[in-house]
Amino acid sequence: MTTQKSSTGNAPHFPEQVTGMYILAKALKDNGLDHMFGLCGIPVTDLAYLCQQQGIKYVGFRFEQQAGMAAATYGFLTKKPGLLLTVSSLGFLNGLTATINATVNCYPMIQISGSSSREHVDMNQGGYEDLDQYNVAKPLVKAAFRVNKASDLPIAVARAFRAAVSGRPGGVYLDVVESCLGEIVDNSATKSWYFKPVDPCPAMIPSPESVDRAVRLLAGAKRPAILLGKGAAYAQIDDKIKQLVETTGLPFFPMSMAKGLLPDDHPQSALSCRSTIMEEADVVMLIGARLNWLLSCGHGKWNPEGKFIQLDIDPDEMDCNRPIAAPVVGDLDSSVSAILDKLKDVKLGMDPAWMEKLKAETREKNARFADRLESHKKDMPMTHWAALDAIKPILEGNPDVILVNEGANTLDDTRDTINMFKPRHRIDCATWAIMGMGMGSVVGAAFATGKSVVAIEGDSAFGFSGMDFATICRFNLPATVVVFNNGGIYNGIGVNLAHNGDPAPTTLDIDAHYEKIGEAFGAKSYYVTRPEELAKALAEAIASKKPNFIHVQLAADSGKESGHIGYLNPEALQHPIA
Ligand code: ADP
Ligand code: TPW
Ligand code: MG
Repeated sequence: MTTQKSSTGNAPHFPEQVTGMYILAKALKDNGLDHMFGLCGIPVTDLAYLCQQQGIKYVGFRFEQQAGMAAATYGFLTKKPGLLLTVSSLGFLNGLTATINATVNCYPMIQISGSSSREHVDMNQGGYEDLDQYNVAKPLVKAAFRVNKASDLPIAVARAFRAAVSGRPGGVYLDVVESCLGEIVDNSATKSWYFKPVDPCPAMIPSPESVDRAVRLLAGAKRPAILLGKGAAYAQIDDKIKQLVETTGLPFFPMSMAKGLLPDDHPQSALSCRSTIMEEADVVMLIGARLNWLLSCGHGKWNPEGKFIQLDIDPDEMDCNRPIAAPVVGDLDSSVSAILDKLKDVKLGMDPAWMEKLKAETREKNARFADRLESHKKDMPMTHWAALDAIKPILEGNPDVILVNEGANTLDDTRDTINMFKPRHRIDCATWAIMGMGMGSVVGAAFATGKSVVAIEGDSAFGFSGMDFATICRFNLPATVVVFNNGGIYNGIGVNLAHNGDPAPTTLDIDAHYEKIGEAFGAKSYYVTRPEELAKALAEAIASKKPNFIHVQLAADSGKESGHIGYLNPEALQHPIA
């Protein structure tokens, strides 16, 4: 075998010779990794061409972060890593934010980035776009590998694939050095390098003792509840979750992205009883959900005497914030199956009054919520509630539509208003509550499922990813982006404490015409000020199965500041700093 390095762009004599890039593209395709989201430039442009030639769907973005959000969402919905392709230095860093976010959220994806010549990077000599990317990424992602030799590329792909999907899923970084991408090798020598990893995501069976312990604890509970997280949605064991809930008759509470795993209006849904479950449940079974900030880290309102059963693939998650009385470590398919099996011999001791209480509370809270929506129906200019009242019947009448959602009030109010009926149909800013997942997630969800997607975006949230509406249009995706414009972060009525004429820190652009972004890229675009216009536009948009843009004009004072610190502002206003 003759191996000659080519960073100067020598063309290989195909098919006798191939480059590292060719080997990488073929290894990805051979592993069934068939969607790549990215942004081209030196040194990965040819890699993108070669991937496309191999039959990998290549989706080019305007911003690497959004390509990464697409890869992550694709990974969450398919259990197969989405691929993100980035150039070196800033391109890599822009994409890395999404790879880290995917790791935090347990979504499988692989970021592949070209990187500059090791000689220059290691000597800090100012090479083209030089940055020690591998060492930047390593502490922040699930796994990182740097590939220096073309012959290592197939094994690197296999390792990245395994790392992304096995155990707790996450983001993996594959650093491919420029010289490796351009390395020219004899094609005949490469044949033995390719392989398909055997069982890349092996079952992880929980110990029988852990299953016994969990079932015993559950059987003795008087006021039990099941709490479903997005890990349960990810696992794609929908029938088993349904069986577990329905054969036990226990109340269940879904976290935001687990909504729809069972229909939100299921008779055992305790979606409206979060506080009561926290305060009064004696045993809570966490299924693919972490006791993180979204659940007050297990403290706050939680019953201090309450006990937890936790089903998770990651042993380190146990006792993270609260002692876990019955840890069940395994993949959810194996763990839920084992628990279902064991439950056949067990009689549960739930107090029927507990379920009655939760049902009564659900009826009462839902009626109150409906009254509240009703009372805001005619708010003019529209509030979040008036807009959501118009949207609710349309989205609930199209349960196959995937809902992407980010913002502050726009997030909370949409989550609380729109019932979900199908698993994995709600994608939001999730564990880190980050803004800037919108357009990328729309694209990832559309490619992962082939379904229609509707994004409901706060005006601030939309601003983070808005330019990639272009990508939705370029690929003619059946996606509608709805922007709730209240003119700011939380709202548009922030006050400038310096009184110097500058906009307040939270103030954005109440008079902007976001729908022009839709027009710019050829989407059907609407500007709506009234609920009936909104309902009509959304129904048409979904039916069209094409890109659509709906700018919803809200009142600037619609929405409250998150974190309940709004009271600080009036206080400060009384004592303006001169
Ligand atoms: P949520 O935000 O909905 O509460 P989290 O992201 O906090 O959900 O928790 C998801 C959990 O699911 C993580 O702890 C992760 O390890 C776990 N998980 C993901 N996939 C699986 C799986 N296939 N089997 C078991 N646990 C899983
Ligand atoms: C990457 C901080 C939290 S919520 C939000 C910001 C900027 C926007 C809220 O305004 P929006 O929604 O979207 O208009 P609404 O309906 O309340 O008016 N940067 C990042 N992530 C976060 N979370 C922030 C900043 C933030
Ligand atoms: Mg806003």
